[in-house]
Amino acid sequence: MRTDAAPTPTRLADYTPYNFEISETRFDFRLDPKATRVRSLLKMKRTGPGPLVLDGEAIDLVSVEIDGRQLKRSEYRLTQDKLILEETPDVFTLNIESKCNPSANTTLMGLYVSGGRFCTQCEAEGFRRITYFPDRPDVMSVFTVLIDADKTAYPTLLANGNKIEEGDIDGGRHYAVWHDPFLKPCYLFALVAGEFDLLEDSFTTMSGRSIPLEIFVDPGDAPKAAYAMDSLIRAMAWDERAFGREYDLDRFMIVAVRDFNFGAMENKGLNIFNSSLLLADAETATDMNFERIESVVAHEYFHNWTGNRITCRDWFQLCLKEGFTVFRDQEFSADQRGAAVQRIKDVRALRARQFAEDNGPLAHPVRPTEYLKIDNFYTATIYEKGAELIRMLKAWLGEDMFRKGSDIYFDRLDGTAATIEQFLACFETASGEDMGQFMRWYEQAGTPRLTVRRRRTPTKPVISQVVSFKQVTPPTPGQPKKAAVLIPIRWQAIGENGPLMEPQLTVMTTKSTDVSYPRFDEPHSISVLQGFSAPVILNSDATTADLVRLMGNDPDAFNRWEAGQTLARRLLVDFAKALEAGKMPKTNPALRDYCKALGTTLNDPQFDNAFKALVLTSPSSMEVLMEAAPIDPIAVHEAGQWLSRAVADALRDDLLVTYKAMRDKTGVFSPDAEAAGRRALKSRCLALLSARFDPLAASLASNQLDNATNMTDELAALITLSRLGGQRVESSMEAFFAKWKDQPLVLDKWFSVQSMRDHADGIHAITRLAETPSYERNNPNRVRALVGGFSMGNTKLFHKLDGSGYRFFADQVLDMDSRNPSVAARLLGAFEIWRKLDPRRQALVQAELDRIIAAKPSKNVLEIAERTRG
Ligand code: 0A1
Ligand code: ZN
Repeated sequence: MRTDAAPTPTRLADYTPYNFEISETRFDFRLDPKATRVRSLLKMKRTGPGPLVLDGEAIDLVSVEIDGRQLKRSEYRLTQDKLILEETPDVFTLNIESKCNPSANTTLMGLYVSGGRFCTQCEAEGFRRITYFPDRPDVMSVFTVLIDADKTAYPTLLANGNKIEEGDIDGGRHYAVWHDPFLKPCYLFALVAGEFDLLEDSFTTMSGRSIPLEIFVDPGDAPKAAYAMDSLIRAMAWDERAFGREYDLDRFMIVAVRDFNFGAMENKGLNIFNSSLLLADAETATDMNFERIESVVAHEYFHNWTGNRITCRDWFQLCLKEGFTVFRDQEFSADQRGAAVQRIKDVRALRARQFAEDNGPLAHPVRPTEYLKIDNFYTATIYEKGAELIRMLKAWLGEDMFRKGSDIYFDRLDGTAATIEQFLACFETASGEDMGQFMRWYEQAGTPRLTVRRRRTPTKPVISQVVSFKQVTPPTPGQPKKAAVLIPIRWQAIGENGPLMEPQLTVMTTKSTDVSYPRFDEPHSISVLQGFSAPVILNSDATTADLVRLMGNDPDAFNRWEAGQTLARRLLVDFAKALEAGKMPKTNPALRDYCKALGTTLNDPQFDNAFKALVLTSPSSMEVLMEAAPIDPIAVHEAGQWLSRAVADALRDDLLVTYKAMRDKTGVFSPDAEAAGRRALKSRCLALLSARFDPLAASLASNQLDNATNMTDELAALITLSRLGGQRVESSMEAFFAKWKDQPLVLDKWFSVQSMRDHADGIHAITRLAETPSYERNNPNRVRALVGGFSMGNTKLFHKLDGSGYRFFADQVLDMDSRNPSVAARLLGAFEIWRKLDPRRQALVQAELDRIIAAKPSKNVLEIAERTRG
């Protein structure tokens, strides 16, 4: 898909409502892998002036009829992506027949074939690859779908809603008719046909309706869907409790497919999942996989209300459904797995991905104002920062007011395609608060910096002391000036034996504010942004002594963890700068204090294991890179290794004792939070011990690999061995491959471990991987494992100064772009940090970006490459 003329962006300011309503939609699919015929019948009513414009891409038009009369070729216009009827009656029936070729569809948008099964992906603008239709979220209709297919090859025929009819047809074919009574836009349409195994269960809703739950998977995979089913049932119950939301259709279905561009899709009543986010068992999936499955199953289910019952007016409002739904899935996971641990994981991910995006060339507001390809805006900013905004809304208004606002939202906007303004108006009605300033969070890109300063030596007599807060949001592309945003700041004074006051909530609305608190004579520290109450970068004057005190005494578990992270971040930045200058990092008192405090946490029985594992994990390289930029990324990577080594040297015995204590004694695998926490702490201890490069870690890892009875332990051991290098690595990698070569999801793990290794022959090893027969260039999971793993996880080879890593990566992006532009553009996101790198690497990346642009890539890749290039 090459583009010549400069493509024109779509702008929020240009939004106009569609000029027709479609009261009823009927589709008739005659499935054939090479030539699927689609007939549509649309009951149209004009609501505004102008021609009827329908979207259509990469499909063949066969005929158009109005009220039963076939139109002559001169009566309509057909462009590359539109079907235009200049004149139509005000009320009429439109019949269209078109053809598409699902087996040739490598974009995985629209109707395509995966593993011999038909499936669809229509969000955001994929429906236009199925047939001509107004492919925009504010055109909603009631859909009835007939599917006709060969009965032997495609015994299961599914679409949205409820099945109302089925039967056999001559010639070995059969059909099914599905009806979805709820209004929906075409991006929520889904169709699936093929041979599946089925896992069944049911859920009784709060009003007593029994809903059959069905998960369709490749033959043989049904047992691996059990955890997803269990998660679904818990999610359904949770949404009733937490938001009063009941399921509405007569059945709920999920289908797993192996070739899928993203994680999963919330099609009404028929969710379609990337199999990597649905299938799991102890032997083949890690605890992280189980955790992700639980959260994504919930996420897609929660979309039934936040996304489907209330959808988006236009794609600029994407955060309306995504931000709210991510918030809901995070809250669900917090309830299932522990609030503090969940919050820490969410914030780690936010900092590594969203903060990187918000502080680089791809920064954009949570509600963007223009795009070339909307697929490029399924970003961490829209999802994760979007969720943070909802969390702040709740922190600011309080739990009860927040629930009242969300009840009003579901009530007032049900069945509509809504905007962020309409969403916030519901909370305004509930609380009486003005939402004007809060709206800035949706309009301004960039991460605000919040500076906190404490007046430490007040002159006597004093009755109170003061903390000062200042906020600044740095300029981002296209937005040089920023206004103050509303920041809810939770804070508390903490003494040697715990808190000295109740937690406070300061709602900051101006650029700076001073807050006073009672005078305490005993030494104390201020715990700021408890629970990470706002998505900002905190610049605090806390001393090492303050941070150590908070690590030990803050009643807010998030900030206990955060204090350790702040200490570690400061150390890592110093180490990285020293290493870049060719010097050895020095041990210093802060490092000793940090290690000591880690030891205290590690040995404190009141903390759970998952929390300890997170405390023992230092900030990501991305965080350090952002703070120390511009810098040599390999120095940042090595700084991390130095710090791990220092911690391991200081705590060797404790780590070893803990490693042994965390070993499973029951022999029965459970994916629950408690068991997963034990395994996480064990893996963390092993990883730290391996930083000392002594024989102990190698032998622990070898034993663990030989005796593992679950993938979490097996993979952790393999990764440790691969970092340690040495003889066992090659044979272990080969054995792992031989053991798992028939399990695609495990083979993806093998590819990703291989892609992150510091191979002796450098990029050649990576190139060889891309040439092995088991590398599937069309499968997004496999490509992400190799190319994504390499660019995001192989610091040494990706950033090698001879430019070989960047060149290989750019070649892979262009190669993928020729088949799947949306996945290619997402991969290219790895270059977004280029301005944080040292000048020599900046020049190398710039040259690759220029090469990509010169190659006339797809719109998707062009947009990301040009914006990244700046
Ligand atoms: N709405 C989905 C995300 C999604 C977007 C695009 C897709 O295909 C190109 C697939 C899924 C979600 O939030 O889960
Ligand atoms: Zn979503």
